[in-house]
Amino acid sequence: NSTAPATAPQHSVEGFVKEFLRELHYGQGVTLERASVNDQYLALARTVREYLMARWLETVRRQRDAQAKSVAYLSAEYLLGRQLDNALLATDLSEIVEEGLASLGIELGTLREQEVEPGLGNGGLGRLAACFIDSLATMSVPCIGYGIRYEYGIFRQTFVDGFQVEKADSWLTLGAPWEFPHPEAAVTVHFGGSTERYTDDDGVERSRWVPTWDVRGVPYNYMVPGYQNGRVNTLRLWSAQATEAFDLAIFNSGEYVEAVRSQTFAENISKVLYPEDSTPQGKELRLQQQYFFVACSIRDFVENVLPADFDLHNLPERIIFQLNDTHPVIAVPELMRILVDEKKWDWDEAWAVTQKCFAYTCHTLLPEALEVWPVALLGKLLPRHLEIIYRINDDFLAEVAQRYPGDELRLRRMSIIAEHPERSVRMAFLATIAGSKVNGVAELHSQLLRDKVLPDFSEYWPDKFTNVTNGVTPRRFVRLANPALSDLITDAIGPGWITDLGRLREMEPLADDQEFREKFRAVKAHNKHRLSALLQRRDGITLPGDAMLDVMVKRLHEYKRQTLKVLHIVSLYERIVSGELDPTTIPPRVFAFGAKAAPGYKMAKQTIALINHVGRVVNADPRVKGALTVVFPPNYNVTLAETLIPAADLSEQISLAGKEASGTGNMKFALNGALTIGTDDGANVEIRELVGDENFFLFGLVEPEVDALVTAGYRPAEFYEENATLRRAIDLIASGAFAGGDRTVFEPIVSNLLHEDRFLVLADFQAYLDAQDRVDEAYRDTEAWTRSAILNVARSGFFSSDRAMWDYIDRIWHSRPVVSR
Ligand code: 26M
Repeated sequence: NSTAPATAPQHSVEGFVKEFLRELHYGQGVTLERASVNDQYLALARTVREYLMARWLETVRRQRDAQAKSVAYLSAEYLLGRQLDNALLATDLSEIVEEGLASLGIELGTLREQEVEPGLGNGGLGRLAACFIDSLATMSVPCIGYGIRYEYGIFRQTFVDGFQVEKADSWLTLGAPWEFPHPEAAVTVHFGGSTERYTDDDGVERSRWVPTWDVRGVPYNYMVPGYQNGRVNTLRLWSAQATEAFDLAIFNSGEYVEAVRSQTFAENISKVLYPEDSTPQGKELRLQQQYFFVACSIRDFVENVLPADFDLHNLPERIIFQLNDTHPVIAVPELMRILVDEKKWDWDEAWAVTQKCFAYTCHTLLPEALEVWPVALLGKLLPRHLEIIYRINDDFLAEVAQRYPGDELRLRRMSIIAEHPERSVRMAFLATIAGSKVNGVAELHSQLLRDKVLPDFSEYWPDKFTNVTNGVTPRRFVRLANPALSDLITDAIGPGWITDLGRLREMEPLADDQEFREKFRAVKAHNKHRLSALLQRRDGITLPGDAMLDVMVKRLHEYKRQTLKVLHIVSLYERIVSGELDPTTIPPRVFAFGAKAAPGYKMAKQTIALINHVGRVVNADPRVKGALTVVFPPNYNVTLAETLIPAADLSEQISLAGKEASGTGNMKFALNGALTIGTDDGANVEIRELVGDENFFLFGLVEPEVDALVTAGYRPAEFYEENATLRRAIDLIASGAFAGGDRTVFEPIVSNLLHEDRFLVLADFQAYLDAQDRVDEAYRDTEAWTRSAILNVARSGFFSSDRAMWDYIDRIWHSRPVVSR
């Protein structure tokens, strides 16, 4: 039939080579002899996406026909990582491509390295979104991911004298072969102006928005291939452009330069990802970004995804908008505005539908990370939305007042509008009131969310609150990142684990198999060599031959306590140098760090410098040579994670109890056979329960103890006074020993530790050192360590994002997957 999409190129070496050369010649316009590596990479990417195209078109068609409920995942961030390998895996083309390219004298590995990863996210939250859309595609669940096509993603980190210096991430400059721009499908988004009252044709008093400026949102589609299941979902990212109407008016006034400037103004909206990942700054551009992508996405779904004659009263049967944190929460008043102002529905009718269309995931517990927008700012940019928020709040508070007559304090606590320090909108409250469900991202986090962050709301709506523990995609973080381990697992239990990770349990008995343990160790050794080669090539870093690899990779934040790890290293160093500790009695260790600091976060940037400076001194000191090595490759990102994590022996998950919502790196390490040293925090709790206490190094205060200590008045200096080991480590830093004798460089860190220490580093120091002693002890027994590592892998199948998606379907979305024919 003539509407059927073209068939994919032949799944063979000849079929591939033919298509690849065609892309090189007619797509890139170069001959093989003259083609640069980038030409070859672009041609390869376009060839691979041709294999996916027929599946994509078919998926979209089938989804339309089935009229199934879809998930619209609304996220300001997607930290995707490189696309090529994932596409090759999804299409099962790796071997064909490798062989085909080799026949042309090209190495696949060289082309892989050419890809600049799309780093359109900060850390955990953005990477989680990427894992989720991977899982939904693999499970054949209809999903559209909506977000922003930032022209510049997370900054590229460099070090100058050990201090972080940010460089722009121009990920698009060498070509963007994975995206499909659709300028013809652009939508217009309005901003500014005011509202006015009017009486409609039926004599009803209404409010309407009279905006003053607008921008166009151009959708860029990206394929989200399921794993070898013939399905390809869509990620739709919006790019901001100036509208003709806008600059035409200015052109006509003769203000040419003004007109061009206004274009820049509009395009600024999708220019750059905000690199903060926990302290929202209340910047106007950030609110513009949020409303921009959310307004585009709702319009797109209602007008382009749904059939033309669709009755919006049935919207909840066709869509659930999942809010990835509060960043897209402005979608709630936007949908209300569409239904009430544009479709002329009654308020109550519109509210009933809206409430069923949203669900909210919270990703934090830190009070300073909860987004609030000053009323003045919101009213200036989105006056009608502010009005709608006020009305939602009034109706809600009237309801609460009925349930709790006379409880003024409660009303003030639960109001969407905060009055201090300035009048502002609490986005988490709006999301909670509007959403059909609210979830935290690990059991402990969800519990604390109910008890500490939103207690009044969880009392009011006990059934609204639920938990879905995070997960990670086994395709990228095991199968692709760790091919050696994947082969070992598949040899042992078959390939079913890749889409059914619980089956890793079948490996459990092999932990007691001496031969299997040897093979498992060979895999680790292989991965360490691979890492060593990469770091040598990438950064000129040389790793010692045989050492325990102890890794802490995550955003730099005080609550994550990289400083605690530094104190451990400094303490070991000091004890060796002072003669207290014989370095030959401890297993040699490499301490690896990876972390970006928000550019404006002073303490975080200081900590980066401290790690680098400690590393410089330790690595150069012959007295600890071989025993202690510190490495800190710059620009930790998804690509580096994929080589670093599979090589790790020890995973550092040492946040202060009650502060890390979940963590997802912790899951990736366990699945790749590292043992965890960790606090009773986030998903660590569940990891430990599953892998068993004897295969996990637990230390530190538990959340109620933290709470009690802080309430009683925490005085860090007392720990310093009473613990000689701690004192010697801190004194060494204070002495300037890591700053060429300059005592001022790290003075802010030292005095913060002694006099403030918000995250109780000193209180947990001794417990951490003791746990590290247990690590050394355990590592000496190679067979027992390997056994524990294997059990970590075998018992971590729960942390697949596939399972997380089933939980969302079950507890929140109530959608059914469209199963492939
Ligand atoms: C806000 C305003 C302005 C600029 C940036 C932001 C912002 C961006 C990202 C705020 C928070 C952001 O992310 C928070 C985050 O990444 N949370 C992490 O979410 C992970 C996935 O659920 C959890 O595993 C981590 O524990 C949690 O810290």
